[in-house]
Amino acid sequence: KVEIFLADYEPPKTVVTDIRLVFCLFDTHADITATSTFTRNGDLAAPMVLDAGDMLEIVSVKLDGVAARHSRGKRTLTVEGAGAGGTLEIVTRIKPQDNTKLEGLYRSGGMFCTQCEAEGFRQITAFPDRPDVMARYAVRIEADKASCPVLLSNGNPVASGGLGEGRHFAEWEDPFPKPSYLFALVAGDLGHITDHFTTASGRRVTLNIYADPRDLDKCDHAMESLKRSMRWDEEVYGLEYDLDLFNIVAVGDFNMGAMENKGLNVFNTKCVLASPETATDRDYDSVEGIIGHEYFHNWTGNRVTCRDWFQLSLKEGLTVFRDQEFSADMGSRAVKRLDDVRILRSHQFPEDGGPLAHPVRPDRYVEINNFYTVTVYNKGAEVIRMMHRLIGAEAFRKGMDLYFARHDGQAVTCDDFAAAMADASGKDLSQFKRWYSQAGTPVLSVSRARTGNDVIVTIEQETAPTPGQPVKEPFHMPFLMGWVATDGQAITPVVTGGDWREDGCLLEVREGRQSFTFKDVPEGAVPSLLRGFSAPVRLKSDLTREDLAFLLRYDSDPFARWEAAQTLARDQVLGVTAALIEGRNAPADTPFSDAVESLFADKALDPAFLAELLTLPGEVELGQMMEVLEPGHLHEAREATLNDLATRYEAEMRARYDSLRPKGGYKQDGAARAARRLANLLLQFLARRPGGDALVKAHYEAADNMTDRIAALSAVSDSDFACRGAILADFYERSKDEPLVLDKWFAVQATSRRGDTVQKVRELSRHPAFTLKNPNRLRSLVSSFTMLNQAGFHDPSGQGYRFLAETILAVDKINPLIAARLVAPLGRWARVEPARQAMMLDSLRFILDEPKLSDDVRELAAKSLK
Ligand code: HT7
Ligand code: ZN
Repeated sequence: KVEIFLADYEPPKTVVTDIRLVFCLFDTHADITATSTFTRNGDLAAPMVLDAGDMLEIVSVKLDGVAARHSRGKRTLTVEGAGAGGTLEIVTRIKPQDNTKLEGLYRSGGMFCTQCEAEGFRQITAFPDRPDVMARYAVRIEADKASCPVLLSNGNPVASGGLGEGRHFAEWEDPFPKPSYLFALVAGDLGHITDHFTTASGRRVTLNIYADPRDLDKCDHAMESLKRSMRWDEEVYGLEYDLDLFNIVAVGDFNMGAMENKGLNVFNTKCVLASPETATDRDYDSVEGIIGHEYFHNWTGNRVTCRDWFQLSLKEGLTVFRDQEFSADMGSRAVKRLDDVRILRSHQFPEDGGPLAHPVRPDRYVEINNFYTVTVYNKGAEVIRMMHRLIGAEAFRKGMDLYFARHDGQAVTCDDFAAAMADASGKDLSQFKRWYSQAGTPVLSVSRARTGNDVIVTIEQETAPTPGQPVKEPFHMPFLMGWVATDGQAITPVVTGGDWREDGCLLEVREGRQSFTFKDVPEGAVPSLLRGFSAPVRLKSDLTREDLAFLLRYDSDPFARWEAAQTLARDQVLGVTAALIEGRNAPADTPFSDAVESLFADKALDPAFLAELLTLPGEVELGQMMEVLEPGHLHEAREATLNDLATRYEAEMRARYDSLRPKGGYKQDGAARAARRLANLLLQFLARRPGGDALVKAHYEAADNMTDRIAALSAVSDSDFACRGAILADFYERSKDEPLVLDKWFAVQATSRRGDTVQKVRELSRHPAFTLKNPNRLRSLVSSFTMLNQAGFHDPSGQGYRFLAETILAVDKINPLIAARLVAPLGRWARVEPARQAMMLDSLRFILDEPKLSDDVRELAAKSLK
């Protein structure tokens, strides 16, 4: 495959306005007849070139009813004599049962389903398979009635009936023109739950969630989440649903989380099913967020779509921002923000600082599937969040209205979105748009200087080179800050070049170095920096440990308060790590452990927020702050810090743990969830103390929900407790018929902090319940180990690297998209100590030596080696 460039964009030469698809589905194959009405631009004498996937057999091609000369390229179908336009009929044959890539039309369990984003439609029929070709779809599905009683596609059902010989059909029409990536079909033996939603303008929409009949008892939370999403989009953005029917289908074999096909969302079971026995509180939140995300795409993605795949963040960054705000409004805004910042720091920052760094709007790619990244999604959402902060909520809403007024029914660019925001607010966003084109995480250095009664705050920004971008221009970003006086009260000193709002003072940073003067700042007042994590940057500041401990107690901004705790914790862990590396005794000062005392004393603290404050930064995030990563020492130091906390605060922890244990039965309300969150965190500390064995066992046995059970299982899996084997075996017995729960059994063992985890993971990869074919099962073992268990993956033997390389090659033969998504951890070699570095590079070369490597894996492995 060749590299394609944003700069080479040209409008489509073939435009399809209407397409009728007839699917005849059988166990051995599927025959598809696609009849398109098309027009052509440019040189009309030139042949028409369509995208055609490698799994596609072309049976016949007709133009205006007459057989047409055509030829097959590796990824194209060329048709002669198309002229200015007409009707094109293509018959194709495919084998969904052999499609292990899960792209195009495939089978999951017995069910037929499709996944067309980004380029799966070309595996169904030959077509101008690009998002700026938008057509109206009419679909007929014919299948065996006994094995496929349910036949679904986009839009509205218009006809159905029997065909004889045990077969039947259904016909669907979608009135909204859409790109091919939003086409969907599902046929199978599914049950469903139904509900209704009446829109603000009175449309009564039928809502269905289809699933394996055994899973219908786990669909209610998704249905409630869907109704909440519909209401929220009306209230916050004035956006209503536009069809009479909204269908969701749960599928067990799925490459990603879910897919926003028009009127027929397809979901990975993991992202839609939830019951107290099978899903944790986090899973419940994730289902709500993803249901919202896919629903919100109906406007941001479907009604207004992307011109080309370089613009992916136009729909994904914006829709992640919308789902984050939705979740914040449904639960705790403060806690949601911390969760989102953690994802950025542990996944996006490493991506942005490594060989796979790319801008939010990439300017080149070989395989677009490799660009569904945390940068495009989550950093893309931060870019929208910064715009929102810079222009304010009211102007942002006006900008959204203008964006829909201008572009409904169109395929547009990130520039079009920014133009709507700039025009609605009057703000010049030209410098701001560098966030779309420049990769890398800026480092902000903030320092203070007092002159008389005033304090000058100086902010410097610097962004390190990233692949292909040696020099960076300064970013325009919002920097929100506040001041806390010595008595703990917020103060609002007059500032030059800044603007006070309810949540702090907004400074607009545009230059490499910029100063702001705060007038009459009382002696001893402490600045609270980067409130709300107002820009996706790394912050360095001259705040002392005393300042941080003070902010932890008094700051009114939850992010800055949490960040004070995180900074103290980072200092403590990295101090111990440095001592271990240099063979010194651990430093005597324990700034985080000391500061925690005030937290236990503060009885007004929300238990969920206390849990956040007590959660140390993860090892991946901490590793990012080391010049040279020594994963073993870092792990040991973090463990030592956790042990120190457990020892010093055992009494407080035990008392709080006991007070939080549920008195009545299981509940899903905010208070019960907050109590579980804190109790389960405290359990992890208490498990480190004498008697931890019995406490964890009792917790496991008392658990009446997955959140509590998995917390105990995780403590057990980390331990040498006598009960370890029996509890792991018990969990397996309980879960072996519930795939999503069994995934947790694999994941918990893959993230164990025991020293033998790399061997255990290898062993588990040979377990009869393990398979490389199901992406969820694969990720539960392999990605949990390589992405979430830094110390285990970097086992000094190098076995972690070898295991990953061999797994990538094995998966590549089945599903290249999924294989490529496993590569990143091996590419982070540049910052690791030399002995491990050599072994990581060897593993990358081992992958690249495979002659039949897919383009997907080759693109990322080759970049990773540079
Ligand atoms: N828009 C969806 C992306 C997606 C996808 C992309 C490539 C291969 C398979 C896929 N499944 C879903 C998901 C979303 O962001 O909403
Ligand atoms: Zn999305």
